[in-house]
This record gives sequence, C-alpha cells and structure tokens, in this order.
Amino acid sequence: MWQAALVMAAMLVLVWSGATMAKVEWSVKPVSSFEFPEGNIIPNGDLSEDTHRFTITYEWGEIFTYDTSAYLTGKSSLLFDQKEGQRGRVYVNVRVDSDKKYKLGYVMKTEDLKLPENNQSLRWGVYMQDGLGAWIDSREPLKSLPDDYLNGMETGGIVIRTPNEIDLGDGPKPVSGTTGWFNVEILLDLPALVKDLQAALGRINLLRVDVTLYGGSGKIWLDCIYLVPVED
Ligand SMILES: [Ca+2]
Repeated sequence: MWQAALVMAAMLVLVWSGATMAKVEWSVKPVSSFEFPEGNIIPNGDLSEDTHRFTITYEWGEIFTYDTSAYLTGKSSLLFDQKEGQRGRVYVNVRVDSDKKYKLGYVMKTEDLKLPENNQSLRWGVYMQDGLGAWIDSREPLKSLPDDYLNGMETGGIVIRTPNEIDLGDGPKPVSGTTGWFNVEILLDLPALVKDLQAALGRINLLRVDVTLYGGSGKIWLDCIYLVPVED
C-alpha cells in the first residue's frame, strides 16, 4: 500500500515540477468561435475598424481589407489576398508588467495558400524589450538553458517564434491550402524570462506580438488579437 502511495507522491512531484518549469508555452488549435479572454490589453483587437495601433507592413499594408463576412469577433477580420511574391507582416507593441505572466494570441484561417519556395511559412512570434528599451536576444542565454526551454518554439535572435511546422489535426506541417479558423496562443512567464534571458535592469517592459509571411500567395484572414496577464 505504502509503495503505491510513494509512487503517487512521486508522480505528483513530477507533474508539479513539469508544470512549474515551463517558462514559454505555445499551442495551436482549431476553433469555430472565439471569445476574448478577460482583461485583453490590446485595444481594437477584434480588428473591426481603427487598426492604426497595428503596424501592417510590406505588401499587406497596401492590400489589407476589412472582411465583414468572415470574422469571429466584432464586425470584421483583416483579409490579405496575397499575390505571388508579396510579403506581409502585422505587429503590435504593448507595454507590460514585468512581474506577471502573459498569454497572447490570435485566430487565423487561410484559403488556397501556396507557400513560397524559400521555405518561409506563416510564423507567429513575440519580441521582448528589456529595461533599457533594447530587444532581448535570446541566443546567447539559451546556450546555457535546457534544450527544451522554449518548448518547441525557436529563437530567431530577438524574436521567439512558433516552429515552421504545426499540427492542425493532420500532422505537423507548414500551414498551407485551405484551413478553418485556428487559434495560436503563446504563454510567457515574464519573471522567469527576465532572469533566464538576463534582461537588462531586470525588466521586460514591452512585448511585440508579430505575424509574418514572406512570400507565397493566397488568402489569409487575421482576427482576435489579444494579450492578457495570467494569474497563477
Ligand atoms: Ca474581428
């Protein structure tokens, strides 16, 4: 009997330590509806109108339209009908409290998305600004952290991105073709990241939520951008 109790206790410790070790997590899951998590600090994240707060660059800055027939929140989504060779990027900077954990994300879907031949694909990333206003480069500090520290996300220097291949239910691969809506979410434990990534002045004061596609063609809908502090 006591052996069973001991095994149970050991398992609990394992589960507990696993849960508390993750400083960066991410997930992608299909959704058919969406409700903003309470406490979203990104204004106009429902992308209905007045998106001046968001920086929409490369060709996406010229071709974006508000789609009032396909959206999950508010009155519209942003639609990019991208022609071969065009590129796109959307990002938003948000001041954060360095003492908190945050989750951030958005929903997207695609239609007839053909990926470019340069191995680029839709990527979701986050940038972190330190107490001196510099973007934190995670490459050097990551060398002395466990290999799985980013939980499958990848460092691109000052950006931490979801992997090239994600699983929307039919195995890991770059997003292409026609998909339903899916929700990409990233969770960041800022107090831990401050320490582990050696953020200057011991602060992370700003996060940049970022989506990119450099090349390819097809339709991409973006909606429901959020960033919320997470209570333990
Ligand atoms: Ca919307």
